[in-house]
Amino acid sequence: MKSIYLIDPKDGKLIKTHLFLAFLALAIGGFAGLLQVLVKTGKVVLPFNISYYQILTVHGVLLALVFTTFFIFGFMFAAVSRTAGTFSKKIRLLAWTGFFLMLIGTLMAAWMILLNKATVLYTFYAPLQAHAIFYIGLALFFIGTWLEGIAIILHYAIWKKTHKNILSPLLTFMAVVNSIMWIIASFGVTGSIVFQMIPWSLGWHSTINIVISRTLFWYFGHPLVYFWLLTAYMAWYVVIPKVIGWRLYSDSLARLAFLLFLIFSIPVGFHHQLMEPGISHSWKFFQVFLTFVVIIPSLMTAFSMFATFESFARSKKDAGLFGWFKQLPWGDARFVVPFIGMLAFIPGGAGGIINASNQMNAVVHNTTWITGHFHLTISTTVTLTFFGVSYWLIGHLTGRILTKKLNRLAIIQGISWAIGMTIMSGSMHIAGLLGAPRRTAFTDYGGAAQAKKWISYQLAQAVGGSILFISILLVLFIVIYLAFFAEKGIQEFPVATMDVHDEKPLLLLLENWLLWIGITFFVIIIAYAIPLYSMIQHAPTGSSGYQLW
Ligand code: HAS
Ligand code: CU
Repeated sequence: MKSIYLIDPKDGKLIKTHLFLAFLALAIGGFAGLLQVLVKTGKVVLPFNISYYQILTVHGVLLALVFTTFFIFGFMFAAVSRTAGTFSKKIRLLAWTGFFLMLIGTLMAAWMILLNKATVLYTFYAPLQAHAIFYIGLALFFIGTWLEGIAIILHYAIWKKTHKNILSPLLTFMAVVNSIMWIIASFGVTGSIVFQMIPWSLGWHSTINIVISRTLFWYFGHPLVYFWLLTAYMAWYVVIPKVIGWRLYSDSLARLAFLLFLIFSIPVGFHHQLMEPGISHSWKFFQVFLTFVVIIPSLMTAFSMFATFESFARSKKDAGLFGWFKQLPWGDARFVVPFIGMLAFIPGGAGGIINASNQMNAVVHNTTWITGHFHLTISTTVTLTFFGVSYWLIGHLTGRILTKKLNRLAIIQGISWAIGMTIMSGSMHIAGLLGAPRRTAFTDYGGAAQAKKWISYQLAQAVGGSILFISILLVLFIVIYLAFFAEKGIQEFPVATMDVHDEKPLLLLLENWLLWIGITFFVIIIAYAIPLYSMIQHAPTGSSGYQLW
């Protein structure tokens, strides 16, 4: 009989606590999203004088930062514990310490947002100035994530010590790459918070260098989106092939893709600042070039997924050029929900390539086109993958199974998400092309003719957003049911392996961290050292803080 590996209950507790916070953030952040699309119709006014921007801050912080980070560390702990063995007491203690710092930091930031003292959106762009407690909370949050990332890296190092000259388990390797990338990247934003924002909000410095703060933010902000994406890719490469009953397509291709992400995810932040003054065109051009390089590992991933699906389906029955497609398990939510996410990444990724092209960026930057772009990428591709993972992971941890009924409900959830998002994100893209501004509450610009053109799309956004909210309620129902009420049983944690495992010495190069981290720093220094130096050298007087809400 096939034995099914179960995660140790002590590790399980750590993982479940992370997932609990993630879904709590999803519930509140999702509700804030519903309020936003309603306000944007121009027909709904929020009660108690609550401002659109406060709700937008709640939405962005809770979903983009809190939901994602808690979910990701929860999933990565599960992946590492499942494939490299149970954590030691010390590692678990380190992870819990990180968790509590993250929790305290989140509560401090949330407290200030709720008091309307930090209505600065999730990008907290200077010169908007929040209360110091908001920034201190953010700093604690990041320090907490470092401890969690270090816990993963140390656990891997211990595994390596006892398994010399053997490649580590793929999921563990991926979690390590993602943690290293996260730590290197979040040093940037934490540096800005600690050395710029906190002293400035406490009044120790009366002004702030805006372009440096935004540069340090985007030095982190782009790898942030890949931190989300790589977690989804962990599931795509390793979990999905097993879910459909197949094997890993290529272990070394997956590792190479992840290493390329490590090297090229960070030195590309300028593609978020193309329209900003204070950075020379040539450095923007160089970082755009690197942005196009980092598209390659996503194309490798697309290739790998197509190859997995096709080789699996053809192994069952050769059904012609496209007939194999029918062989995929269309009745299994663990496959269908993330698959919808994959489909969304085709237009989502294409939109990203448009954004990265300078002239096109001039058209779409700061319009709702960008909001449409990231609702396809993070809010569909990544989020649906996370939901698909939750549908087996929660049961795996609580000893309950995804019953037939729950599975059907989960498929309905995925489809309703696809419908809601097609309407909402589609309207955002079109309205953006018509000039509708992003990060802006409802406005008709005094009845201007141009504004009239996009108002109907904002009504459509509300329709799509309301469907999405219903879909979130479905997710919450399924997740709660899986945690507490579903039928008892063993739900597998699917991990695909190769038929024949390559163990050529050359492949061990893939785990030569000195080499990969060295190259990563080298590229970062080339892309950032000179522009940062000139930002410091030609620093303007700096700006005082504004509370425009
Ligand atoms: Fe982006 C702005 C460029 C990917 C998220 N992006 C954002 C913001 C967010 C975000 C949140 O260059 C807004 C930030 C803010 O608040 O201001 N983005 C890109 C590029 C990519 C990209 C070049 N973005 C993402 C991902 C995100 C994300 C992933 C979240 C997870 N983005 C930009 C730029 C801006 C930007 C500019 C700034 C805009 C501005 O002006 O402010 C690339 O990584 C995309 C590469 C992806 C592909 C797609 C590969 C397809 C795959 C699916 C295969 C499908 C299968 C299904 C297998 C080339 C892997 C099988 C199907 C069958 C039919 C069988
Ligand atoms: Cu980016």
